[in-house]
Amino acid sequence: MSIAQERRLVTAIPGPGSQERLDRKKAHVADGVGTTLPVFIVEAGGGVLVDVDGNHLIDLGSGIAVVSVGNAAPAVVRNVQEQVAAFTHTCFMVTPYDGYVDVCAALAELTPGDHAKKSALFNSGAEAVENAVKIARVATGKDAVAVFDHAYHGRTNLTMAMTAKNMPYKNGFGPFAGEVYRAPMSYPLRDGLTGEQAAARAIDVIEKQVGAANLACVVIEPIQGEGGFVVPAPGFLPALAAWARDNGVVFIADEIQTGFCRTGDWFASDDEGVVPDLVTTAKGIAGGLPLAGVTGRADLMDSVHVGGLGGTYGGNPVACAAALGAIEEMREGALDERAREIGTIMATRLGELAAVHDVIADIRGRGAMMAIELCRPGTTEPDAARTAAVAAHCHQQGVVVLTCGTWGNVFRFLPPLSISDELLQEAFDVVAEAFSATA
Ligand code: PLZ
Repeated sequence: MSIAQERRLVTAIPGPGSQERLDRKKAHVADGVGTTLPVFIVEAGGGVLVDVDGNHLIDLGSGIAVVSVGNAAPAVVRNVQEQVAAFTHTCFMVTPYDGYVDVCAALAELTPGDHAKKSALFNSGAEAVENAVKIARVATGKDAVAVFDHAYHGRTNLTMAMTAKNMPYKNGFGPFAGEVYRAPMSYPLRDGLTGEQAAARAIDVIEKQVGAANLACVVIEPIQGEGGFVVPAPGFLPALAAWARDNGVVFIADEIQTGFCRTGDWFASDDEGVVPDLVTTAKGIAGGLPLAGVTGRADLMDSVHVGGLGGTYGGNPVACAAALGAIEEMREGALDERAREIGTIMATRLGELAAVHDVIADIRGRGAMMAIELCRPGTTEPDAARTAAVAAHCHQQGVVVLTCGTWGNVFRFLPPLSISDELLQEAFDVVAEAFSATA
C-alpha cells in the first residue's frame, strides 16, 4: 500500500486547496448536488482518503458502501487497465463479450439459493430496482408493488415512488409512479414487535389495502440503508418471503447496500437463509465502477420478451472487468470473514460508547454495516442536532462518517473491508472524543 495508513491533518478541514475548489464547484456544479465532507480527494486506498492539501482522512463510509474491497484495489486496477486498453465499449446488445457473461455466472453462484438463476446488468442501483419490478410485472401479469416504511430504492421516477423519505429525495419532484404501496417495517427499537408479529402487521396492510391478486412483488432491503440501518426482528424476512411464495408474489431483496460481503455474509439474506426470487445488486459489486444487476429465478428472468431488457451501457466491459476483480479480492481475501471481524471491533467500541452516552438509544447492524441511533435520553425522540454536531466534529478531525435515517439521527459505519484494525480503532477514538466534546 503506497498510501500511508494513518490519519494525518496538515491543514484545517477544508484546507486552502479544497477551499479554492469548493468555490469552483459552487460556480459550475448545480447546488442540488450536495457535499457531506468538503475536501477534494486525489488518492485513496486501504482505509485512507488523501485530499489536495495532503490531509489523510480515515474512511468509515466507503463512498456509501461501494469500495468494500478498498479504493483502487489491486485486482480491480489490473483488470480495468487491461480491459480499457483492449476495448472500452461495444454495447452488449450489439456484440457481446465474455466479461458480462462471467459476471452473470458469478452472480448465479454467489447469490442466495442453488436453483437455476440468470442475470441482467445495468448501470446504477435505481436502474436495477426498476428492472426487477419490470420483470416481476411481466412474470406475474400483475401491477402493484409493495415497499416499506423507511425504504430507499433510488432517485428515478419509479424508485422515488418506492423510496419513503420526502426530503431531500422526493420533495417537489412528483408526480410519482403509481401502483406503489407502503407497508410498516419491522423496527425493533420503535415497535417492540417480534419478527412474526411485525410480518403479520405488514401482511395485513398488504392484503387489506392491495390484495395479493394485484401484487406483482414485494421489494425490501434485508437491512435498510439510507432509512437508518434498520435491522428487522428475526423471523420478519422469512415470514414475508413465505407469504410471497404462497401468494404468487415475487419476493425481491434489494441488496444494493447490503450485498457483497458487507454484512459478514455474501448477501444479507443469507443470515436467515432467505432465498429471494430476485436480488438487486450494485455498489460493492465492482469496486467503484458503475455496475448493477438483477439476478434471480431463471423462469422469472426469462419471462421477458427478447429486447425487453437492456440499455446502452448496461454491463459495460470495463465495469464488468472491475467486478470480476472485486469478486476475486473478496474471495481470496475472505472478506465476508473480515467484515465479521470489523463488526466485532465496531460493536465493542459502540457498546463502550453507549455505556457512557445515554443519547445512544440503539446499536444495530451486522458485520461491517453497523449503526447507532441517537435519541433524547430515555425516549425514542430523535436527536438530529446532536448527530450533526458529532458528525461535524469527526469530519474536522479527519474521520469520514456518514449519517442516515428518516429523522437524520443515525450514524452508519461502513468502513472499507481493507481497513486495518489500528486505523479502525483510531477512527473510533475520534468518534468517542466527538461524543465527549459535544456532550
Ligand atoms: N437501493 C438499498 O442503498 C443507493 C444513495 C445515495 P444508485 N444508496 C445510496 C444518494 O443519496 O443518492 C441505493 C440503496 C439501495 C437502491 C439504491 C440506489 O442505487 O446506484 O444510487 O441508483
